[in-house]
Amino acid sequence: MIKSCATIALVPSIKLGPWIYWDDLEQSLAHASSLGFDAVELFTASANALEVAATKVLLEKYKLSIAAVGSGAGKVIHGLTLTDPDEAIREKAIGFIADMISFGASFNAPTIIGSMQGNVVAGVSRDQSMQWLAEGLIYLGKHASAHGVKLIYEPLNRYESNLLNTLEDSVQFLKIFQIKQVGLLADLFHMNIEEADMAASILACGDSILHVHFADSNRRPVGNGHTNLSEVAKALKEINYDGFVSAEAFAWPNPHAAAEQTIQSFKQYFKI
Ligand code: LER
Ligand code: MN
Repeated sequence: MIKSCATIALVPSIKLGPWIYWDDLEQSLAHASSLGFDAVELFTASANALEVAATKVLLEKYKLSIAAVGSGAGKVIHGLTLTDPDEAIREKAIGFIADMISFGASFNAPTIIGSMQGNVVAGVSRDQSMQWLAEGLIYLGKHASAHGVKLIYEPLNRYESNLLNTLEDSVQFLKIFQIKQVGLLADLFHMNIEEADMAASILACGDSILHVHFADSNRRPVGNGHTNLSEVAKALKEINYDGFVSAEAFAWPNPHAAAEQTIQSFKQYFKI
């Protein structure tokens, strides 16, 4: 069964990013719960930004689970990536994500590697960058498995990363480097930019898709852009996707309206 999810970012410096909620944790949980969301995806400044026991009490109170935790703050706040030419920075990046994996595992939630993957930067060959990315993912995939959770790699659009931009290139990369403990995130906003045919890509890479970021072509909540969601939803049902469609979309025009639009679209495409 496909489940609904809304993102909550708890990092004030990036509150204008693509998150449905970006203010108080409890108020966000209360609102998501009142609309009937199944889960939330958390974006925190670090692995110890939230107290685990207290967070579990809130999740229980509002009958929500955590679908996934994002690791992007490692890049946004600390400038860490898995492909930085400086070995000490790559090691810190791996440490930051490993801690996020342990944090997520307290809630049985997988961790997402999006912007922490980095880029092929000037002075470094593409082969070298891919090697570093593979080494990081292999190590972190084992760490996730040891904690009983999945690790999710997210191909980003070309304006955010020059490493891997499509689901198919990502599947090939995981195969070539024999990275077995990592699955993929299908972010509908990035896919709208990079994929020739979003539904066809989902059908071709279905076995690898562990999580979906649910946003329209302009990254507003689904229903505010021109992505053909009927085809996307049909493809997700055809691959028997049973994970979350998690609204990583701008809080447009405001968090509450964005959450309401998202749950309405979720029902429209996945509850019929
Ligand atoms: C992260 O999930 C993502 O999609 C990136 O665009 C960072 O915002
Ligand atoms: Mn995303």
